[in-house]
Amino acid sequence: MYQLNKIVSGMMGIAVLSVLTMNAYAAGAKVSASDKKMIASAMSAAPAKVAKGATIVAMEADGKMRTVRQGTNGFTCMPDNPATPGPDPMCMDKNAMEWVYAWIAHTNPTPGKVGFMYMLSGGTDASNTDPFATKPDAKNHWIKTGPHVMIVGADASFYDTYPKNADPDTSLPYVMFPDTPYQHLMAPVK
Ligand SMILES: [Cu+2]
Repeated sequence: MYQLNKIVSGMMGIAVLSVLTMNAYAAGAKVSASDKKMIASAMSAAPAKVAKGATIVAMEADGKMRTVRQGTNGFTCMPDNPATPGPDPMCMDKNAMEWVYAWIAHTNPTPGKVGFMYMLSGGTDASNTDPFATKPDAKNHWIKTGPHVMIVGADASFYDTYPKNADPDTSLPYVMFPDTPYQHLMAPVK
């Protein structure tokens, strides 16, 4: 998954940088250097054609999403979260985006709204069991996952058929945040 609870502090520096860069480039009305970097990072999460048509969003310091680039194909991509040790950009369909918003807001995702996400640059998470962990503790370490896709919002019976370990083998499909409202399938693709 993606450390969204950490992103607020992590993105603060980038948000400040964006404002500075935007002022500097205001005259030319060009895409700022930091936005270009975020777009490239976000697009690396999905196959090229999906990424090309996707909307790119970035989380601002206040937790609100800013649309960096409007897309056309129903997918939304987010850049790497600089607060985690590894790259973890992601691209998701509409249902998965709603699921992510529910997670950010600590509300329950709508049952049965199955969503799909790409994380082809891999991901890093502080815990496989706590959806709101911001850093590893004695029981949990950073979970690093290679290129993978994710299925969110499926019925519990779907996740019951996959491993639910605190320390999963990330080379095989496994459940992240098992038996919580935010459980989802992590399926490696390489
Ligand atoms: Cu993931």
